[in-house]
Amino acid sequence: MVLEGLGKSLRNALDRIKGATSIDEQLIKDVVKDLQRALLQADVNVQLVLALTKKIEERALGEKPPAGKSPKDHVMKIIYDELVNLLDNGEGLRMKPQTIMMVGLYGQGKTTSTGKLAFLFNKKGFKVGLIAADVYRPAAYDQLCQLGEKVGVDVYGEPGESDAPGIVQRGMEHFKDKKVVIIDTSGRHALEDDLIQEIKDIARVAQPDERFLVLDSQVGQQAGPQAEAFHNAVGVTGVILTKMDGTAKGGGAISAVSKTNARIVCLGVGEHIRDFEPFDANKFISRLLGMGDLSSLVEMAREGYEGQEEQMEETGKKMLSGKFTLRDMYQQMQAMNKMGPLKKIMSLIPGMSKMEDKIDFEESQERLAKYKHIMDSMTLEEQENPDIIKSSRVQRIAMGSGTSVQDVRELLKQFSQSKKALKGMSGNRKLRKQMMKQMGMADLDLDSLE
Ligand SMILES: Nc1nc2c(ncn2[C@@H]2O[C@H](COP(=O)(O)OP(=O)(O)OP(=O)(O)O)[C@@H](O)[C@H]2O)c(=O)[nH]1
Ligand SMILES: [Mg+2]
Repeated sequence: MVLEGLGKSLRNALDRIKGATSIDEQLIKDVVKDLQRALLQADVNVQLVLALTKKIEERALGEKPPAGKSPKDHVMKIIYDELVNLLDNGEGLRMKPQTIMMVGLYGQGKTTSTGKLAFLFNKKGFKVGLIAADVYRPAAYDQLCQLGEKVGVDVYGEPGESDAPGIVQRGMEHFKDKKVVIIDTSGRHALEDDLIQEIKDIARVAQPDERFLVLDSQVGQQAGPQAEAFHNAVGVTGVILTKMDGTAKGGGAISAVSKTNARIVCLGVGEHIRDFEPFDANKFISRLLGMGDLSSLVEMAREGYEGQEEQMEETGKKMLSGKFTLRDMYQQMQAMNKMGPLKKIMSLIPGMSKMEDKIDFEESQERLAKYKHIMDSMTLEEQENPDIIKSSRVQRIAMGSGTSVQDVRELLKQFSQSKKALKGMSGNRKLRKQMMKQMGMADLDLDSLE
């Protein structure tokens, strides 16, 4: 998960509240200390930490919980709200026709993020064109062409030409029928006058709706002056923080961004084109605090199930009605595998982020593969109705799948446990309704499932 260390220590601070018998001044002071330590360790700017925790302390001590809310819940809500406020500088990525110009220093992730943005817009059905205006790095044009090819969008460039604003002018003309045009520009090792002049010239020619500053989240407090200099040159409208996957810190970049009042648009969380998350302060903080994020889970599930939506709805219905068979579990596992690393998914499930630490993910992936072999060796009837699997069948299945009797029993046990858990959940009408809604199944007649 992004900022794993920070998330963990923030969750510890919240656990202190959850575990307390009552909320008093001492507890609030201790929690505030925990929060300060956690944020400082993640490299969040000191003044910002102090201002934030002072506000939390004042509100936690001064405000009375609204009717119906326990003091514990109220304090947690205050912490949550203030953390969201810290990062919420307006709407993230706007999904509409536009021209975007990418700026930033050398190696921050401009070109990669250009490809990732193209992927997002393209997926939403916008016609996208990319302009290669990096005339500084020799292989820049080829790099962008490769990304364009991967995503399936057109790239305009003039290899060998050194007049970047000229390329952009011709590129804009070339792409006048495209809905979204993204301009990749050059970087430098440090802020230099010629770079600043170049991006000013490009901005004048392209009149971009958005000027996105691309910042490597590992730059820490340096992010502040960088953001300021680029802002003075072209008026930064948003920030893309990259390499959030690779750093335990990242708070430096976040606080620098929040100080400059720029909105965070997206987070880069890996080298691949899909490793990109439109930023939403609420979602980000709820995940960091381990409150989970059902809506992005459902989004990922939808992608994993691409073209299988009906089936997903079917499985969803079955899950919630308790009519869940081994075959459903198998289909779910297949979809889960498609959805990518289990760990990423786990962090999105409310309450699961805590379990993340306890589960050995390599092992569970291996176990999934083993379960798959076992289920492949079962008849359809056995998959639909695992109760009929008695010891002679267990032996046959183990032999057929190259696993042991113990493995097969383990799978059967896991299934009966999942089924029991789901049954419990389906009895919880409120939770069930919420899940149905999140899955886009709000119109279903719940009672017909029983
Ligand atoms: N782990 C990780 N790597 C990233 C991310 N974004 C970019 N990278 C890597 O960072 C390196 C630099 O990325 P580029 O996109 O080429 O950076 P740039 O800003 O275009 O660099 P210049 O054009 O040289 O200024 C590449 O190896 C990318 O794969 C990210 O979110 N996570
Ligand atoms: Mg580049």
